Amino acid sequence: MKIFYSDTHRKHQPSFEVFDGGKRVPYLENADRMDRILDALSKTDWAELIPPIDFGLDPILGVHDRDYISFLASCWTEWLALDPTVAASPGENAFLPATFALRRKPSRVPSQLLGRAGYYIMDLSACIVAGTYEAVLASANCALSAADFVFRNQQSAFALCRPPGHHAGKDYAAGYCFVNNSSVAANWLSSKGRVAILDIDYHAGNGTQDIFYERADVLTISLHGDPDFEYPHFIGFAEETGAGAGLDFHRNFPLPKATGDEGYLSVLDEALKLIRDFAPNYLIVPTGMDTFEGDPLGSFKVTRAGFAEIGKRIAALHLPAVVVMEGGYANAALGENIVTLLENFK
Ligand code: SP5
Ligand code: ZN
Repeated sequence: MKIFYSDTHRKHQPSFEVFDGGKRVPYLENADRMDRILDALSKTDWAELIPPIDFGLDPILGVHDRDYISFLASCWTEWLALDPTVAASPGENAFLPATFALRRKPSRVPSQLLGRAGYYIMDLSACIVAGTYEAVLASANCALSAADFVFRNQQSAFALCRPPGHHAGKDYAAGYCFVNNSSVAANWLSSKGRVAILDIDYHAGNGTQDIFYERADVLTISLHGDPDFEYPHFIGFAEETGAGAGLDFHRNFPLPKATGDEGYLSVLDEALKLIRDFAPNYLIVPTGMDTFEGDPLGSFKVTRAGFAEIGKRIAALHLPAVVVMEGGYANAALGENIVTLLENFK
């Protein structure tokens, strides 16, 4: 199986994020996650690592606002100019806004850095450092390169993306995500055929929902911890089913705390039925392993045997699939978990 991966993610290493209650904690979405996955993949006899091709900005601008992407590109330079003392310890001074554009109505985009940051960043886990933009572009190129391979060969591939993407909306960063890798790949593939996105990260794919909400040509489905108790809190509810031309082409499956294999699989079957009815040509699977029992950010109890069955049932759609890495923070189990799921797609 082709695994599209770039080491450039190592340029994105904020030292902290801010948890609920304002607690500053070590950044959970860390480079060690990739090392664990690379290690597990290297022990298989089927994983073939391939560096991504550079697709340029056009496919990214197909789903994101140009001004938002420009903000990501210049944020760190502007931050250094605003506070030159940042340079002494850049990791500790990873950039985050302290003022947020609540609901953004009226929606004037501020001209200066602190205002633009509050406008374009949704929460305190999308920290920006000097190498963030470069890492973000490499991550999107992994998803695009995997999509290109899947299109040309009509067989599945894995985009080992870091930073992840599914919380990033048209014009905002959120939850460790800056560019929505899965959505960029899905939009690129949508010019070649019908596309369905099945998001199995523990958290609601709010960014993907935002991007495709009014589109009927890409079916988007997300299974996740109920936003009534879980991040991202404001989006991902069952009654949100699309709008305009996209009405009925988005579905959320919010699930309760402690959801285990059995509960998860029965809802997955419902989602798979919707995908079969839609009859897509391609499948994108934003894949988080944070549904795992014991994940520090999750509350589900999906087991490794559960991942084997989840992979088996999704692969049984017999669609060329781009599996895209999203979350998963139980690092010690992460490599084996993703390998267990991927084995079904080789
Ligand atoms: C890609 C992805 O999985 N992003 C998730 C970002 C979640 N950020 C949540 C921050 C709130 C943390 N709550 C901590 C609860 C610890 N038990
Ligand atoms: Zn997640």
